[in-house]
Amino acid sequence: MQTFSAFLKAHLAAHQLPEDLGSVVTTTVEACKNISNQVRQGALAGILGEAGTGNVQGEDQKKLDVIANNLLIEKLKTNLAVAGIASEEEETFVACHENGGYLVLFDPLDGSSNIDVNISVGTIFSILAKPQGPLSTESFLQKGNDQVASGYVLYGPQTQLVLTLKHGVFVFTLDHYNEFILTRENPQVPEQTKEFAINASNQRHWYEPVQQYISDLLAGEHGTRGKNYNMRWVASMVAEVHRILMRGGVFLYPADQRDPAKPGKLRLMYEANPLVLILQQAGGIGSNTQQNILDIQPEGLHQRVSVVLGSKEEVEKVNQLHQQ
Ligand code: P6P
Repeated sequence: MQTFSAFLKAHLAAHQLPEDLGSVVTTTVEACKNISNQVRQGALAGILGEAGTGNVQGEDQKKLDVIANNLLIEKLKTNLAVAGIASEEEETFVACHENGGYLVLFDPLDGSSNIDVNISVGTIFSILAKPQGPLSTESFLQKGNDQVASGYVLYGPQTQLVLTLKHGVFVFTLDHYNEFILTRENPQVPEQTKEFAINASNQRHWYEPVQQYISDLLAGEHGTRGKNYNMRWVASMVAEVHRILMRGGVFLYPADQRDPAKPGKLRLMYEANPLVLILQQAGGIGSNTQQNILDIQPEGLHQRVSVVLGSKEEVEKVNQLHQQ
C-alpha cells in the first residue's frame, strides 16, 4: 500500500511537475487531516452548532466552518510557495508570500448544514499558478481549465482524499496512523447512468428545460428515456460528486426563476471548477447548460454558476434541451 507522500514524490517525478506544487498540495492535505480530526470529535469537542456569525455569502456560519477555514489559512500561510488564498468564508483574498508561485482557493467545509446531523461534509480545494505581477483579485480569476491541481477531502464513513494534478485521479483513504493510503487509481465516470441528484423541492421554480429533463427521467421505462431512474440528494455537493465519481450519476443545481440575476447557488471558483476538473479527468463532464464550466472566464471570486455535472450522456441531454 502506497502512502500519499510516496505517491506524490513519484507522480511529480513521472510528470516533471514542480516540487513547489507538491509542497502546496501536501500542506493543504495536512490541514485537511486536522479538519478531519475536528469533524470526527463533533460534540465531544463542543464544536457543533452555529458560530453566531455570517459569511460573505450571507449564510450563517457553523462553528466548524470557521474552524476549518482558520486551520487551512494558518497552515497554508506557513508555506512560502503560497502567494495567496481565497476562501468561501473570506470576502477578499488573503495575501501570503510575495514570491510564492501558487494560489489556493477552497470551500473549507462544503455541506456544513449536515454537520450537526452527522452526514458527510468535505473540503474542496483548487490550486492555480500565480500570474506574474502584484497579487490582486484578478490573479485568481482564471478559468477552471487553468487549474494546476484540485481535490477534495470527504469526511464520511471514511476520510478520503481525491486528487488530480491533471494526470489522472487518485483516491486515498486515511488510516489509523493518520496517513492517507492510495486505495484507488483512475476511477472512471460511466457515460450512462440511472441515478440523478437534484433538490426536487425547487421544482416549481425550474426553467422549462430542467422541468422537461426531470419529467423525462421520472417517466421511467415508458417515457422517452426508456429506463427507470433512482434519485439521491445529500445536500453536500462533495458527497454527491464522490458518489458520481465512484458509480456514475448526474447532479444538477440549476439557475431557477426565484432570482433570474443569480445563475444558481453553487460557486464557480472553489466548488464547481475543482470538482469538474476531477470529473473531467475521470471521463465525466460539467456544464452550466451553455458551456463547459471549465471554459467560463471568472468575473468574481464568489460568483455563482448553474451546475450540471457527471455522466456524459445525461449532461449532454440537459445541454441539448437548453439549445432547443
Ligand atoms: P440545498 C451545501 O450548502 C451546498 O453548497 C452544496 O454542497 C449542496 O449541493 C447544496 O448547497 C445544497 O443546497 O438548497 O439543497 O440546501
